[in-house]
Amino acid sequence: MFSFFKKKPQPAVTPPAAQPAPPATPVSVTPEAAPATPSTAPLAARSSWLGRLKAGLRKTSSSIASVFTGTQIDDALYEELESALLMADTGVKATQHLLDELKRLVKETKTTDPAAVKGLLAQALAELLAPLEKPLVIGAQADAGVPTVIMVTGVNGAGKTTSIGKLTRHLSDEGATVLLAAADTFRAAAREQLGVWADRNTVEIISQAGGDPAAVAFDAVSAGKARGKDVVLVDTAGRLPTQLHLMEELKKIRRVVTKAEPSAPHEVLLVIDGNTGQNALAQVKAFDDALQLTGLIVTKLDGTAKGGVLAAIAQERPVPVYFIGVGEQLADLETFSAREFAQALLS
Ligand SMILES: Nc1nc2c(ncn2[C@@H]2O[C@H](COP(=O)(O)OP(=O)(O)OP(=O)(O)O)[C@@H](O)[C@H]2O)c(=O)[nH]1
Ligand SMILES: [Mg+2]
Repeated sequence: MFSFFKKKPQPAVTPPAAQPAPPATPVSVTPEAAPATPSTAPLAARSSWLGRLKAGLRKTSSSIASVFTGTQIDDALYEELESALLMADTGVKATQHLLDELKRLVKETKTTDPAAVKGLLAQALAELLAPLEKPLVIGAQADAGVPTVIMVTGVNGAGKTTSIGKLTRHLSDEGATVLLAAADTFRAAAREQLGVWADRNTVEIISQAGGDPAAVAFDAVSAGKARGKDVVLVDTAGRLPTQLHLMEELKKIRRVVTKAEPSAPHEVLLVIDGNTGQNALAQVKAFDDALQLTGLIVTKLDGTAKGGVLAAIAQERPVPVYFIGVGEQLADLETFSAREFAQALLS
């Protein structure tokens, strides 16, 4: 599912005073389904995953497909397409961009068949989404004995903890050592939930009953360094960008992580629920302004998500999409491919 460069195995138990991890090759989690990058995933697994994505986006794809069933390419077709794209949460700016680009492509290719216009739209959408395709690189600081510190943020229930569980599984499968930080100290249940993922993945977890989330994050980064871990994943409590004191708390966690390790956090991820619609763009802007995001995870694309919001993000705040979630199981996390996504949305 992901392509990694394997790392040397770490000692099973490392006391805090242990030597830092041996120098290691950076591990790159790459979007493997892009046309130029051969997939390492078994074809069957890949196609079943794509099937779930297509099923999730079916409502949007069938409403867009109905636009192209006529016999001519005229203003009515473009107007219908505009409505379908807006309905799919694409937003005004990205919709306008796609329509302009589509008209240009139709003219350039002298296309006259409406059915062929759909293929041109897929091309325009894939090009718009392409800047969102970027690999998550793990281990760039490994030579200095520093783990890759990943802070995970988002609104309540977006899928942060579940995505951390899935990501841990994939990182561990590929030989990377992971330490989890339960910096969601609001609810005992949140700690327990992350603990379950830690047990399932047999990785260590730093948690604290109650207390300050920044302190947990600090302890985890320090422990990650002392124990020679490859990755420290910091789970945080859900919050709305309008809850200003909670956004301040996130900024504090970020600052305190930097105190524990000056080069950290190496990644600040926002998890967004694919069903959130246009509000997802507002979330990206608000969390990015507060925390300087490095990447997104878009979850629940197996449900009733409309999908167009990724085009809005690409148009207005292109933060890379490292992964998309298509279910609640450990394996249901995939790297993002602009081309596959455009095809799923327009299949
Ligand atoms: N169908 C589906 N469900 C998902 C996906 N990702 C997460 N979920 C579900 O969404 C719900 C919330 O997930 P959590 O991981 O607890 O979300 P969270 O962001 O950590 O929530 P808080 O910590 O309460 O803010 C759970 O029921 C998950 O199983 C996904 O990709 N697809
Ligand atoms: Mg959570």
